[in-house]
Amino acid sequence: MSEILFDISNGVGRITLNRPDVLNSFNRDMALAMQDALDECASNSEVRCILITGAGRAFCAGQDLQEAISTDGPGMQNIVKEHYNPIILKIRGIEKPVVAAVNGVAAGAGANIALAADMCIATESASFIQAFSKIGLIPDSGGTFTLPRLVGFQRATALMMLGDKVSASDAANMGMIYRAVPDEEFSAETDKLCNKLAIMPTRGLGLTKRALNLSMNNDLGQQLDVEESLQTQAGKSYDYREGVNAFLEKRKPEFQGK
Ligand code: T3D
Repeated sequence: MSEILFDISNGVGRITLNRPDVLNSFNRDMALAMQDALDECASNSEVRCILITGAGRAFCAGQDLQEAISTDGPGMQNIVKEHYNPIILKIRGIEKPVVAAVNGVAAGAGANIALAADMCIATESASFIQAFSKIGLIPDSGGTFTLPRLVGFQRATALMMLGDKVSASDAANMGMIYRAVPDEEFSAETDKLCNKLAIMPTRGLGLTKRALNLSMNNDLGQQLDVEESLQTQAGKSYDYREGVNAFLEKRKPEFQGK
């Protein structure tokens, strides 16, 4: 069975982590296959929204700890350098919306991959665990960058040092994720969100993502310059003309993502 399932439907590229017997924990094959799927999503113009989810009862339990301690495994440094770092850089670098649909527990690198997405929607029974401290590791997969920016420095420190399990509802309340939805509505709400994003002006959304990425390290003056430059680019897009024309003609816009 393939470690990653991938399909494209209605403009949504769906990446499913598929090692349910070990709660979709990452081994090398799964990490490299996910990178390939993200590359396909980046280059294929059919894909206008990317959905990352998990098979079975979990989203992802982080690194496969059997592989991590195996003497003929990839080794700690390569795991971080060759598996997780490229995944996070690809998720943040793809100029299309990335949605993490957290269908169950998200632990360790699994939690931080979900938090790297542009929007994280979770089922109410899901949970998030910065599990690293429990086994003597530090948070990786961008967690030390992302989590303090989402929930504040103190709370991020506590979550990372204590490794407490956070329910999806608490995660939504503290701004860690976008939404927690009742389990019975999760699938429909996820589809609704992704299908909506997939017919929006993809180029504009991609430039919005670039501006948000750059805002992490810019001061106000630099960020205003970024907005000026990216707005000029957005203003030259097909979808901007279509959006304005549709408004003036009192009809629904038909965006093409360019
Ligand atoms: O080299 C490096 O390691 C650097 C990279 C680090 C990145 C990281 O992600 S470090 C953090 C690694 N992840 C963890 O420490 C989490 C480990 N898992 C858990 O704490 C628990 O499984 C959960 C809290 C996520 C879920 O608990 P529960 O009770 O719902 O499920 P379970 O019974 O623990 O797990 C079900 C099965 O999945 C079980 O196998 P079995 O007994 O049915 O044969 C369990 O061993 C397996 N499993 C769960 N997580 C992992 C795993 N197998 C390998 N690696 C895992 N991470």
